[in-house]
Amino acid sequence: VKYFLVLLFASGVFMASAQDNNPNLNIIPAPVSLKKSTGTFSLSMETVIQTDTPSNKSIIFLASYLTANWGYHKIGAIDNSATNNVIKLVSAGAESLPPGGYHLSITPNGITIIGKGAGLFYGIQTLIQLMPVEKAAFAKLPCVEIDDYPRFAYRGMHLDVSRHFFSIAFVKKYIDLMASYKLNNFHWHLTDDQGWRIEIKKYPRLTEVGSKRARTLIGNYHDFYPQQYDNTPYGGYYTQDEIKDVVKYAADRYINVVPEIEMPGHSEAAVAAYPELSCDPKGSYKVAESWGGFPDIYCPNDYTFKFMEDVLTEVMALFPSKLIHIGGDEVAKEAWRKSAFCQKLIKKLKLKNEEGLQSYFIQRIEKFVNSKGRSIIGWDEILQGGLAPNATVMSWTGESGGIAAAQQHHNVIMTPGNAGVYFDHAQGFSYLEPLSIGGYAPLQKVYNYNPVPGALAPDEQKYIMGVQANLWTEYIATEDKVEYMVLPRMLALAEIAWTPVANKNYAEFAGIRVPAHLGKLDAEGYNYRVATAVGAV
Ligand code: TNX
Repeated sequence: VKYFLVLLFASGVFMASAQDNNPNLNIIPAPVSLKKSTGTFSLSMETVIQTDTPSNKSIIFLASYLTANWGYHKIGAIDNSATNNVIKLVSAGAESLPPGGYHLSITPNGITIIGKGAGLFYGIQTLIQLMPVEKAAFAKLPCVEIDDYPRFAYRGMHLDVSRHFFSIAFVKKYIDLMASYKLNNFHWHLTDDQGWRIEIKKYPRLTEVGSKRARTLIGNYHDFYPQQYDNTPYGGYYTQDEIKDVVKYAADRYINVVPEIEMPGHSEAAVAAYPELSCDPKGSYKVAESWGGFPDIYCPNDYTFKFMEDVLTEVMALFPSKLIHIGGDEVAKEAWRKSAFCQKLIKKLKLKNEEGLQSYFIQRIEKFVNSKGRSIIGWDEILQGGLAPNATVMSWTGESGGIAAAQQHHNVIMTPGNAGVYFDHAQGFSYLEPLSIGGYAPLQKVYNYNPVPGALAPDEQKYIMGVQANLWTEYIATEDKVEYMVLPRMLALAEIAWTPVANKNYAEFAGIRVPAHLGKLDAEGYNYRVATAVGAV
């Protein structure tokens, strides 16, 4: 059925009408410039890699890929006398390319990629995409000249592992997917009301208590399905060794891992582990078992700030990321309103209200993070009560937070919940789709999103560092369903993050390239959504 639907999709309404029936050679994201020429290059087991940077991780990546698919591949030095059947990977000369840029040339005699660092890696990803899914002994690659570089420096994909927990093996599979589509920031949402998922040595109860809850059978809190509990213990967390392993795995693929430690809200799991973190330490707390917002937030007291500094110190030792995500969204401020301590603090610090207190909280954390040479990033509610001086804003409640932050000359990552980049929303008519959170984000809507708002003046637009899609997992309990929700939409995300607007073409993307990639994704064992005939979205 899958294959039938793919065919239906490929041959149907989306067929591009251009004379060139495959102008981008199935490359996703579409490159900046691609010129086809005649002839093919035959890849075989005898094809040799020649390079001026032999121990480079990109070269090892390509060599292992070729070895796995076509048998052993030799790596040697550049040898200008041996010009036949070679793949030359050259860093010399790459200085003049834009960041992340590469040049790829395929002729009947050989392949050359010029690129440095991430650029060389992206050239290799493009080359791999040009290789056929069928691993025949003599794969034929089309002759072509490609010049390419990314539109945005930050190309992000998020994964919520609090609402549901996913294994290290699966996280790596997710990272593999990001790497092949040239995404470069993995936003790992590690803590929330429903589970604390990162081992912190100084506070063992965070995982002993905070990583466990009674299992929620999936229901829909703003729909007619009730949430149900069967009281089976549910949980999981990553040890620091596992985290180090993931960070290295990602770095080998030029992916930075942005850890998120939520504060001062979305903190029920931490408060359940250490009630001293709340404004009412005598209260009884438990890890949240249902979806939605929770009232028991961190109290801006000495215990909390010491805790936060200790936690962030361990986090920064594990994650080399310049950006450290401190959350900041949906802070229910009732507990602060009721707390005599908070009300006194508001007066003492001459703050206006609880929003001012939230800003004070975030700014104090920012000072600490900055003192370690890192920067904070937070959801757009960190604008409330005044932005911390060096904060990057992740705009999710629409674009307005991002616009306001850019106008204040703060860096911005766009991920507006209403623009298609919330991959927890349905990809088609919700009654035909597996249960998801409210919202409609079909492939075309994702594809058409432009992260640079027209409302910004040209000198403000440069603060838009990039774009991200988010996957919240309240209704996503299995790895299969994670893949279903992100595929094929992650391919559209890649194109909005990388490809110049002028090169985008939805009919060609959805009608030609996506179907070709679904075949590759099948071969690699990914589950994805196929457009249904009914409704054809
Ligand atoms: C809002 S997006 C949240 C998440 C939920 C999501 C569901 C954001 C910063 N906060 O905690 O999972 O809605 O779509």
